[in-house]
Order: sequence, then structure tokens, then C-alpha cells
Amino acid sequence: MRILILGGDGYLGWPTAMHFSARGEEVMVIDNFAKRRWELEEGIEPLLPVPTLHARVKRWKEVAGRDILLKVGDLANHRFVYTLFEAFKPDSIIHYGEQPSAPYSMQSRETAVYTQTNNVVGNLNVLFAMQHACPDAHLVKLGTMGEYGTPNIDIEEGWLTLTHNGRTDTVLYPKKPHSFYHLSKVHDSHNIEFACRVWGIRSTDLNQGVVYGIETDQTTMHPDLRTSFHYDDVFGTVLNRFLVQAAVNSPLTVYGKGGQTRGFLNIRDTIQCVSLAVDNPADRGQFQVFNQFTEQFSINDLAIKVVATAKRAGVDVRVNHIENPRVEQEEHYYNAKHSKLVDLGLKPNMLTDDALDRMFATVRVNCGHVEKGVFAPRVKWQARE
Ligand code: USQ
Repeated sequence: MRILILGGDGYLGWPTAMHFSARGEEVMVIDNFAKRRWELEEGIEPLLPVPTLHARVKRWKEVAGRDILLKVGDLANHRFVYTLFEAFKPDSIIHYGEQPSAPYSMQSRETAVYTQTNNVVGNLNVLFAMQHACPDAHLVKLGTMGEYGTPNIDIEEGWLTLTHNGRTDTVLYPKKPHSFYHLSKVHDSHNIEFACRVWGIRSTDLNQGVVYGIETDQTTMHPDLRTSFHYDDVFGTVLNRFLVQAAVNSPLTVYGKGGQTRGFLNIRDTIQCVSLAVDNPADRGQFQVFNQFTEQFSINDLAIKVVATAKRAGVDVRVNHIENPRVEQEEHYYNAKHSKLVDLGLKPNMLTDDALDRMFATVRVNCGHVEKGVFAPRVKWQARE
């Protein structure tokens, strides 16, 4: 299979590329290195330095004996995307190539407009290039559970059947997201559903929860194959942040009451889920939606787990309920369905004490240089610029 990975330099894109390459597929990664520029803009770095994508591809060839093809370019440039799709003729396109941070998108008018333009236009270019060059290819698009928000009813997997005034129809599940970033993914989902319905494109939208973890089977094969792991307030996701905070004995930053509940998954399960999606393509004209997470927790649940993990390692860490920089419900109903990937064979890596102990140990030996100031949230949702 020819697999094109958009956003191949990122936290999830690089491990995904190695996974499919190890499986024997012909893999090409695309990136414009925008994440590295945002890191410079924000003055932040991943926990451990990440070699350039060129260096990682070279190292992968030495370690695994397999080629990963690499092209540098911007999805917002439609000529680049058309030429790429015409030349590579992918069977599957895995699309991670977007600005992924809610706080980044909420920083200013500029970052909000940039996030939506970059994500929505890039995704539209992908759809048009598919229709032009490879209309039978399968688009596996990384969406987010945050598209749904926190409705006071059960969250279904993408679609909702409802009866109104005695008539019944199945519609896209209503969306009430938490940020301009999450909204960009809502817009993408609508554009993709339209391309499936009207052009007959095939696509799977993976509404992914909050990812945690630092290692996959391939990242551990050589230090240069590691992925980018963030713990700052912009790109760090909550559990990864808590693990680093505990490792340097800095109080855990629970925003507000901490009753915010979300779906979570291990980075190893991201790889499994994307693999299952590639192996079970949507039909022509079908917009298939999977909710991609394995367990749901509140932020307080996670803080309790991390405090206990640190304690087992001899560290006494405190929990700070700090003023919530975001506008979100801090106590709410949350019941999101997530059975479709399990039905396809997903074997979840649960957040056990053992898993937490291993992640904590890995983070702890690598956190000597971490400055505690980086944990304070800088972006307020109500700021206007
Ligand atoms: N939170 C804290 N303390 C922190 C950081 C976060 O209490 O130090 C809380 C937030 O207020 C929020 C929750 O933890 O209620 C999740 O925040 P997050 O920063 O871990 O995740 P989020 O902004 O929702 O975005 C992340 C990824 C994004 C993905 C999304 C999946 O960055 O790319 O789409 O998770 S989901 O949350 O299901 O929408």
C-alpha cells in the first residue's frame, strides 16, 4: 500500500510513519515544519531535542533497513498538493498536518485566523487534489473529540438519528467545540462529509481524545527516533504536563474545579486506531466516523492518579486548583460512545499504575533542565487582541 502521511514531523505523525514502514508499506511523509516555527515563536521546546526529520528518516533506514520518502511542502499551497498526489498516487492519506493546539488558536486574532485558514484551506486542498489525482484513495483524517464539546446528552459516533415533528433523519452529530482550533476541525468534518456525499470520496474521520505517552514500539528502537513530547501550556496535553510537573515536584495545574471530563488514549493506541482505520476503509461516498479514545477521566481523576504515581516513586507532589484560563464547563455530564474501533479489533493500552509508573520513570530521567515557569498558562480564552 502507498501511504501518505501529512504532518510527518509531529508528535503522532512520525511514530505513525515508522509503524507503517515497519509493516512493509511504501510510506511518504510530508511536513512544512510549521510546528518547529511555532515552538520558536512561543519560546518552548519539547522535553528532549528532536532530530530533524531528514536525520530521523536516515536513522530509520539504518535501524530498520527501510525507506521513508520525505517531501517538504505546505498543504496550503494547492500546486504542491496536486503535484504530490499526482506523483505518489497514494492509496491512503493520513492527515495530521494541522495546527493542533487549542491555546495557540485562542492567543490572538492572528493565531485564530491562522489556525482556521491553515487547517481548513489545507484540508480543502487535500480534498480537491484527491478528486483530481486519486479519487479512489481513502482519507484518514485526524479530527477531535472536542468537536462535540460537552453536551448534556450521550455523544454518538459522528451521526445522530433524530425524530422531529414525527419525521426521522440521520444527521451529523451537533457540534459545540471549546476553541477556534476545535472549530477548525468541525469545519474540516463538514467539508469532508460534503466531498464524500457529492464527489464520492471515501473518508474516515477519527475524533480523537487527548493523547498521552512518550513511546511507541518504533520510537524506542534508537534515541534519534524519539517523538516530540511537550509539557508547556501551549502544546502539552494535560496528562503529559502532569507527569512532568510531578517529576520536577511542581504542583499539578488543575484548571478550575477539575471536573472537566474528556476521552483519553495512549499514543500507542493512536497508532493502533489509525492502522485499523487504514485497514478498514470507508466505501466510496461514505463518511465514516470513529470516536478514538479508550477511557474517560476527569482532570481531578488524573491528578489523583499522578499524585499516587509520584508517591510510589518517593515524590510528594501537591495539586493546585488554579484559575481556569479557558471558558469550559467544569462540572458536566459526559458519556461518549467509542465502540466502533473496539469492534474492529482495538486492544486498548489502559492507564494502569504500571503504565503510569513507566511513563513517570521515563519522564523523570529526562527532566533535569525543565524550568517550572513554563507550566503557568499564558493564554486566556477571553483575551481580545
Ligand atoms: N487542563 C488542566 N490543566 C492543565 C492543562 C489542561 O486542567 O495544565 C484541562 C483543560 O482545561 C481541559 C483538559 O485539561 O479541560 C484538556 O486539555 P488539554 O490541553 O490536554 O487538551 P485540549 O486543549 O482539549 O487539546 C488536546 C490536543 C488537541 C486534541 C484534543 C482532544 O492538543 O489536538 O484535539 O486534546 S479533545 O480534548 O478530546 O478535544
